[in-house]
Amino acid sequence: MAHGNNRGWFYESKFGMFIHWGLYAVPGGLWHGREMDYIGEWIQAKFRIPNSEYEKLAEQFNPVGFDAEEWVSTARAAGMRYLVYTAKHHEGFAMYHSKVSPFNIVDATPFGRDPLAELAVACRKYGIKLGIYYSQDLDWHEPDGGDPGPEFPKNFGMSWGNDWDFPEYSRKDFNRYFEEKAMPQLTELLTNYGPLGLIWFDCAVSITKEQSVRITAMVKQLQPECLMNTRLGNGFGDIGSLGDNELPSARREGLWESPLTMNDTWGFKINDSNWKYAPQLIENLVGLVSKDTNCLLNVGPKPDGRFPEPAVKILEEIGVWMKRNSAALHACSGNPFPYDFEWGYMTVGRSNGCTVLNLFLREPVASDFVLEGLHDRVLHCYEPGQPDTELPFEQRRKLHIDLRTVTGQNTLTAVVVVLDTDAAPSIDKRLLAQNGRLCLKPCMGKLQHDESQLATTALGVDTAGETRSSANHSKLAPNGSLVDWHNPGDGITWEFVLSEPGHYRIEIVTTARVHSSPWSDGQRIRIDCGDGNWESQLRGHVVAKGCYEQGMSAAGILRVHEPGVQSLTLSMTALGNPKNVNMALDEVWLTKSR
Ligand code: FHN
Repeated sequence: MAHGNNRGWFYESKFGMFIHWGLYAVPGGLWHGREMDYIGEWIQAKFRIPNSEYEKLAEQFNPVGFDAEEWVSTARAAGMRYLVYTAKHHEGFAMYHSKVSPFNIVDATPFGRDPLAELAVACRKYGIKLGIYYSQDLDWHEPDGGDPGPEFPKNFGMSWGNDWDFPEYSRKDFNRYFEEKAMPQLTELLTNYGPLGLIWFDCAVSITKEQSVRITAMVKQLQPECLMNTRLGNGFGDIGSLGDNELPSARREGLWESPLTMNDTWGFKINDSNWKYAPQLIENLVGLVSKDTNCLLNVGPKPDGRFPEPAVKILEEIGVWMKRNSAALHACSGNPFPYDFEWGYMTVGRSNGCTVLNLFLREPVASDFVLEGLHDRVLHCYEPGQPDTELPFEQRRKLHIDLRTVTGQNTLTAVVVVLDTDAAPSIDKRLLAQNGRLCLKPCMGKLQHDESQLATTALGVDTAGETRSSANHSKLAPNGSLVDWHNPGDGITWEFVLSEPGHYRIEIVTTARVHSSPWSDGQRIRIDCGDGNWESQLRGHVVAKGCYEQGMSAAGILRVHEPGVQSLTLSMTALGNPKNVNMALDEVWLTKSR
């Protein structure tokens, strides 16, 4: 994938560190003995803390343990190549020296230092691109800060704007805040800290199209190379932002990024000990890179300026793994096959002038690895970092690699397959079952909309990162899932190749579409395939927890008498529980019974 210079660094970096640090780190999720049940940086909105009280946190904020070099070198050692620092989050506090507002870390705290200036120096020293998070819309400290109004759906029961200090919505003049704080602060950030890799905008709930245009023009004027993410709003931005902790279904054109948390919060929370395991995060990273999507992994530093110890440990573990495997990620492109593999992930890179396929195998690895649909000749196979370790292989119609001598690691063992070409790999682009398994994604299918049918429920919610429309028909979300399926006339058809006759189990994977809401089944579906058609009800179990619960349901058996091209159409005749409008269709798995 070719990118201009200013895009190339982002595409090649793959892995960045997100840093959520602000006054909210001081209470760390606790307010007068009360524990909040949401992300830590939202504490002011959660407890509707008046500005007069919230401002006092600045007096207690003295992060003497802050060491820019330590943060940046930790990121570098973990294999990260860029860093995005919250210069101002929704609380409105500038975590840099702002002349626009005294509500900033230099003028309002005993600390009196500018961490952003120190980070800019450290980033240059360690070859890390510096990015800045700036809440361009929400600003709870300002009377005119972003507020979509009382009619707008709440965010988990909380107001988006500050309606506790500034309840009169009709008096709010967002443009005044925009001209007097957001634009001048963005000018400071773009002028005073050297070259920026990107600006990370967020929660575009009030910003107008003209204002998004103004920001774009200013960024391009002051730092033409600086990228912006699409949460700038109104369709602007260079980097497509997926939802928080959202994983894409498939590769897409352009620059993409998914922000991930290490526990359940972004800003530090004293009692959030729900840390993810490093192997899980490594798997997320590799899965994202295999879909040409960068991973922006968050750290929420403590109020003393240090990273939480569990975060440091996780980053160290990731660093050990990356040391051996990063060449198979950085500067590589995603999986060239149009489907996922049951055994793990694939990226495409280069080694000594040849194109290579990097295979990332989940444990336990079968001793005989089989890949179908590769047309290029394989020259040799080895483990990364050990090019002398030749792995025996055989290539006829399929590629077989003997993995018995692989030393591997506990997490995703990598194997490099060197091809006899320096061009893009030549592969069968059809949806082809590998080892009797095939994963069908909505973005690989053909959507059908019966225009004479009407949706059974109306949706009209539009929140940051989670856009649900009131349109009559289902559509593909940016992550490639099929969403807003509330019309019984909608369907989706896939054409695919099964080279072995037999019985294939059909399993349907769906996700709760809305952050933190439970997964549910009970939808009535219809399947039409070469073998006939039937109706059934989805009944399954949760297969992945986390921010978006995912569940898998059995949906019958596809009987294949003749190998070759097959088709399958899935439609939904009823949603069951009305709450199922939250559902997104992620995948349909076909598995051959042995
Ligand atoms: O509201 C913010 C949240 O606090 C956090 O900064 C995340 C990071 O992606 N963005 C918003 C929610 O999507």
